Amino acid sequence: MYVNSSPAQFENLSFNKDINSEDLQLDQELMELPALTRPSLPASSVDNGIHLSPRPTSLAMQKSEELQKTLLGHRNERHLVILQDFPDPDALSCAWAYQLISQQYDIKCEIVYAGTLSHQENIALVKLTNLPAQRWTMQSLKSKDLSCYHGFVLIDNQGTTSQLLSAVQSYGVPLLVLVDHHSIQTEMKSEFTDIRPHVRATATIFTQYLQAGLLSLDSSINQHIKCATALMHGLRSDTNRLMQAQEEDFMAAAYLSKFYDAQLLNAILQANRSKRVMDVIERSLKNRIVQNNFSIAGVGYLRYDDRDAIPQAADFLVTEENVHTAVVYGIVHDEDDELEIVIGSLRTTKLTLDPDEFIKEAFGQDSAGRFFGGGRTGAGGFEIPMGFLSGGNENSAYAKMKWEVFDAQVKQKLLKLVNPKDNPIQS
Ligand SMILES: [Mn+2]
Repeated sequence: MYVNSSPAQFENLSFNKDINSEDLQLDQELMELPALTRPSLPASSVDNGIHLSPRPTSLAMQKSEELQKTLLGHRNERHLVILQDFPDPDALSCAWAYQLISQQYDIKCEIVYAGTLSHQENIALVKLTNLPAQRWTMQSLKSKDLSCYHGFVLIDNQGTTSQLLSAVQSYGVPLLVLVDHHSIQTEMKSEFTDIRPHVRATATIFTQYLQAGLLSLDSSINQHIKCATALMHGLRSDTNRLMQAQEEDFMAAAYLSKFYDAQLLNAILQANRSKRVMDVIERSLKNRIVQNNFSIAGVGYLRYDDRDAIPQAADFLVTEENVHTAVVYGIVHDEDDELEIVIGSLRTTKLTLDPDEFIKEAFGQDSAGRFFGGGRTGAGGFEIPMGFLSGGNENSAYAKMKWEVFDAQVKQKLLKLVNPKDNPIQS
């Protein structure tokens, strides 16, 4: 099936046993390349003649080189970097790294998202580092002329989690660069594609680009320190504080450790939860049902700004004894746009459970053939637009009924997989 069938090229890249011949070949390739694609080894790492700097894999080198070629072909252009509606640290930091890389080719990048920064750590990240991401609401989009962009870029997503995608495509703006570590969500034609589902964070991929020489980090440049700190935060948050990190992710973290500001990262991580987020976590605890080591909780309605309370509640529920997987969902409503979406998050510690496969199988596709969600190692999410049923919640009987229907349907779909014997079709 499509879910686990990452293209063969990705399966082949586990570390090659035959390191020597691979390295030799790589060195030869490097000789023929312009200086920029040589790995930039900081002076400190060659002090004793020992190369302490971890070297990117040959795939990473090849992709860096390809990306450089793409950027060279688009000098002096204007690009739009589109993040998921509720961007996370991995997405935000990588978009910033992309902006810094492409500046060297006189490419002007704007980093945009349609939703909101919801998680307290993300707000702190953006404020404390002055991370250059802008919110473009669907309403503000109406007054924008997108034809001034020569291309758009998707980072840490494949367009399925952004409301901006269709607007940008309707202006005929082409997809130039796609870098992600989620399993393939939809077929997207892009000039440059680097999708590596086995890598735990997109920040690992971008750090490898930096190591390959696409941008030499300089400790005397404040922006570089902050971007390295953001990447470290992205890498940590997508690997459960490095606990799910693998060799490549640790290598990337080791490289970033030479540039990042530990105090700044600490300040970001100290951001407190709001009372409303605490209340959602409380609701998830009260409402949870546990079956076959799955903990499932519907939390009712929540504001758009509190959307990231859902993954935080899932993070918490999965810590319960005898629970390996938690799913938390609720109806998120955006008062400005009269928009309602069922949003859910899955967290699992079960190695054999593929969140991407699980969510795609549980919720299926919409009428246009797009999946309602997907995932990566250990985590997944879904978004189901409520369309015609949105709004009208001033009628509390209607609001209550609507929640009960969605709650029951989400539970039925999940329990079919959690408890296969409850499935009438199979019995
Ligand atoms: Mn990510």
